[in-house]
Amino acid sequence: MTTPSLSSIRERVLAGERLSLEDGLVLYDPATSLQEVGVLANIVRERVNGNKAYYNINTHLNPTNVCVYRCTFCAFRADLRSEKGYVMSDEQILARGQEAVDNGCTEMHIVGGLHHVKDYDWYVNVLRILHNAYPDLHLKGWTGVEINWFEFLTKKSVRQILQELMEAGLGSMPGGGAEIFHPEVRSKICEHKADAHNWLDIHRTAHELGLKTNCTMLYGHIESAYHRVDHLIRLRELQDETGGFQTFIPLAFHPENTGLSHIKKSSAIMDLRTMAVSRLMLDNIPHIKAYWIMLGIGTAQTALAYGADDLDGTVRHELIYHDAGATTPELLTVPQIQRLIVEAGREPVERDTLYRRIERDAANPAAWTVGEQILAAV
Ligand code: V47
Repeated sequence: MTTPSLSSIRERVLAGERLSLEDGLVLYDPATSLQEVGVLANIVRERVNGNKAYYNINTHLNPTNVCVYRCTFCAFRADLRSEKGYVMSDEQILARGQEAVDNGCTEMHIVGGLHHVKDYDWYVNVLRILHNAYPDLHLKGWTGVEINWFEFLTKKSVRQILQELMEAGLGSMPGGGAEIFHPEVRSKICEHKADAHNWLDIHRTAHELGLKTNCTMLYGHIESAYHRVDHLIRLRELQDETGGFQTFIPLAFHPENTGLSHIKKSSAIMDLRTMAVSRLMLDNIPHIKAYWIMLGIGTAQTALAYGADDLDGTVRHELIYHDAGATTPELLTVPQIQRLIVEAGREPVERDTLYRRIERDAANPAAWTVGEQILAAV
């Protein structure tokens, strides 16, 4: 197979045609101008989402950091008996719900460790108590890795587990735990946890049940461009089947306090290229998120011209990246996030987790109502 030229890739992007693995490798080649890749990604970004850039008002909850797994890239986890380990009480969890509601959050993003001793009901209870107390707060919770752990704990089917979690209040699933699907990499960075087949199958079942999910890729560690493009294509294939992914989030590896601390943090060039390649390869996923906590504010803002259309949220209580050395602030205010978007020449739109427009009353900004569904042209 001959290597495709950038001009042939450009023609196919302009014609709305699908790109191949070989195309993805050309786009990732440092010899291919980042600016040109960015221009192409921006064309697709504007075709799909116009000039809008989305954000939400959200908070994170990590009910425990105690985890049976020892993924080499993770700085957040703790051993069962380590001083760093914690488990939140129901009262602490509910206080976080109250704080979220008082601050006008529409979403709580819930993930954590796979605790050695806590049973499945404990995880279901986290959702149930929050949902009963704060029914309007959308609970985006538990990654495919946690669902796989619940399968192991309960011997129930994925379908049954997801149905039970939905009954308890689960509104959607975040995209974590995907890392890099290819076994050459996965076996080295997280050998015990859900493999590519398990992760994808759990998201397939979620989509069949009507649950929207996100998807991610952890890059900038031991993987090659081939592994990254292979990962994107596997996500694209599942999306062809189900259409259930809302947003893709490329996650740059942060090395501090991890088992891979000898690796240098990825550069802004790599971050922008990955954003752009993701937009170009994932022609069927509506949104590409520049997660400012992980990218840094400057790169996230710039990414709005390199394929991204979403900055995630105002965020509070983020631990996974801050434990791994992220120097971004703990939260952004709404005026700050809106200013970043306006400065980038985009129109800020507040959305909820399911990409419906959020309307707020200026006199009482903690109160909100749900407006129309946002449609992306994929
Ligand atoms: O699965 C863990 C990654 C993920 C590190 O769905 C690390 O809207 C870099 O998935 N350096 C969790 N990355 C975060 C996540 C996420 C974030 C924001 C929005 C959404 C969404 C999902 O973070 C993990 C792993 O891939 N991660 N440790 C680290 N040291």
